[in-house]
Amino acid sequence: MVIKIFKNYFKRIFSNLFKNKRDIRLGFYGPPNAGKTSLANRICKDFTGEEIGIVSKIPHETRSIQFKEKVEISHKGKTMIFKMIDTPGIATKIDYEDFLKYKVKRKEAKTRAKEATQGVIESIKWLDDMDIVVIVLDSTKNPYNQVNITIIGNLVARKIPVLIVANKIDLKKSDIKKIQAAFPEYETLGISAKYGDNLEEFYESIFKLSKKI
Ligand SMILES: Nc1nc2c(ncn2[C@@H]2O[C@H](COP(=O)(O)OP(=O)(O)O)[C@@H](O)[C@H]2O)c(=O)[nH]1
Ligand SMILES: [Mg+2]
Repeated sequence: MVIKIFKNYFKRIFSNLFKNKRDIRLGFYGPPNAGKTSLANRICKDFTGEEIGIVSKIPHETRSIQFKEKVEISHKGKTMIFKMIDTPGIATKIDYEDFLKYKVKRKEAKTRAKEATQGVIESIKWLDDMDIVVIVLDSTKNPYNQVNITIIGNLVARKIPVLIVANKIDLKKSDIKKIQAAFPEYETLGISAKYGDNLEEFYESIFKLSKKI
């Protein structure tokens, strides 16, 4: 018993000592098709030359968590090392029939729906392990929905630093103000993951949030 207490005590001191040396776990969360993988890919490509995963117009393309370790992001002469974590989109309803309109065969659609459901569970499970979370939202869509509110509520409860990204500002329908109005207590940054608009501001915000962890 005493040994165990001592062991835990040293373990804690040890891990605190190296806390700042550990890679910062940066998670990309949000509803399906918002552009999480596109954004994670762009960052990974810029700093490592490699991508993290596949981007698709079909929702739930990412159905399991994918990582890229040791991503050294440099911004204004400073460098920080991140572990990038791209997650499956969180949805309240996954219907296999929704995949059929993308010319996915019925059997494959059923498999996809099952995997996507599992992916949602996996995403939520991983929330606890994040140091910083980037919530990627499609700024052409209405931000007031159950999924966004649930994700943000979860993060607040866990006291994890959050950046809300309003993606797809290159599109005409994009409305950053609507997202800002929906979540006024958070910093919202408009970007285009597809064209790389506002990426410098994105890095600035991430570096700022890193100080809070
Ligand atoms: N116009 C536009 N399309 C985007 C942008 N980012 C992602 N997309 C598109 O949105 C779809 C979903 O992207 P993806 O990265 O797979 O989203 P995820 O499901 O959140 O990982 C794809 O067709 C992307 O090409 C953007 O900034 N602008
Ligand atoms: Mg994805």
